[in-house]
Amino acid sequence: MAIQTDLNIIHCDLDAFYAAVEQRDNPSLKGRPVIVGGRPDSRGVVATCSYEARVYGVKSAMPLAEARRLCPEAVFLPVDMKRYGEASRQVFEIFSRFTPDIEPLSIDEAFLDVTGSLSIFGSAEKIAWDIKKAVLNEAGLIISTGISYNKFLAKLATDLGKPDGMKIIRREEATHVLSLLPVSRLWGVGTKTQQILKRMGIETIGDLAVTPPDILEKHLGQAGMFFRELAHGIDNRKVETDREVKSMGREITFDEDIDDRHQLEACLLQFSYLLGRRLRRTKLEARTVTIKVRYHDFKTVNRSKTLDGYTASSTVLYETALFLLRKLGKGRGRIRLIGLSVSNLRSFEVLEQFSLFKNESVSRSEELLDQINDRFGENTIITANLLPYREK
Ligand code: DCP
Ligand code: MG
Repeated sequence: MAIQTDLNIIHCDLDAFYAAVEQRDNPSLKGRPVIVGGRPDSRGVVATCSYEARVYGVKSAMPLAEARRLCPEAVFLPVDMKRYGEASRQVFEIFSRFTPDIEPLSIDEAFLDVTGSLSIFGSAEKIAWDIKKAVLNEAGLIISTGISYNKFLAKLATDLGKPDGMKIIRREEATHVLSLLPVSRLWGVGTKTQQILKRMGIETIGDLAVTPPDILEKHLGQAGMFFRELAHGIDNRKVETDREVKSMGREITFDEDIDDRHQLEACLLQFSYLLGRRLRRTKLEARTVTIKVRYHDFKTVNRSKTLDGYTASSTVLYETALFLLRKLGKGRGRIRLIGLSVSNLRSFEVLEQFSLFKNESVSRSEELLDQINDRFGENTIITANLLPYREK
């Protein structure tokens, strides 16, 4: 039975992400103000803080010294991107079980268009609930979700429901929900626009909604029309999925410059696995493989190889990456950054429709590994698959 609903956009955003990972991994931090960003006597800024610290007025991007003044009893921790990156991948993998139409916005945030998934999974509400459950059970984190009929309202629903939210904004209630909120809640309205609007006597979204369009246009140009639409709950932007990307890549900057070949190869191995998996998950295949190397003196070089055919195989990516690394030779010595990317992409779904045969750019063993990893989580099983190529 077709489902009669226009609630098909889910926005997801983890709560106090970096701080939540820290509290998850060290239970003694639970319930305490935790500030991630570095030592309070350093010159850095707060990356994020737990909700316990927010009560004191601590916020992202605030100098750490100020955070300490506001909340001296907080636990200050350095940023540990490796663990946050892992958690992020785990959460995005959970999203991908419910729809391929995912638009990542940041490390902990994405839009999901679930139009095509409703007949399988029920409603957007059910999907949001299942996502929340899986993220808690499997990643040990709390994610807020917002559901609506467009991107602007789905994200607003998340923001209004945080923390641990699961708010829905239905079409019939949209203008009412919007009307009392300050204009700063509109997508793209920053401090400058707020000032202009204030001078016009417009403070709430409701004020803006009833302002004649020509007056808005006079003061704000085209943007004025866009804000007016938002104020009426109209937002026609599509969820832009991975499928539309032109290239995808991964890179790492080392804490200290390195020249250990094995370490470089290990990075390429990891990247090949991740990129291959991302290609397969988004039903894309690539023809060009590029490695990027930045030396200690910041000189950066790229080396590319265009393959004879398209591939979505991590093994092929890794072989090619190693070939390119070897071609680079000793280069300029110690290396600061290494990256791997794939470009020249095409969708293999389209091809499958016209072919009696399954896609051949992925080996059967990789398909099986994907299935195992889907089932039991991202795992070391990659190494067993790809390691033989390391020795060549
Ligand atoms: N981040 C950062 N610097 C900023 C803002 C954010 O390093 N100025 C990092 C730390 C956050 C993560 O990005 O944990 C996600 O950003 P969010 O804006 O989603 O903030 P949080 O997830 O921490 O909190 P919440 O979403 O619950 O408000
Ligand atoms: Mg967040």
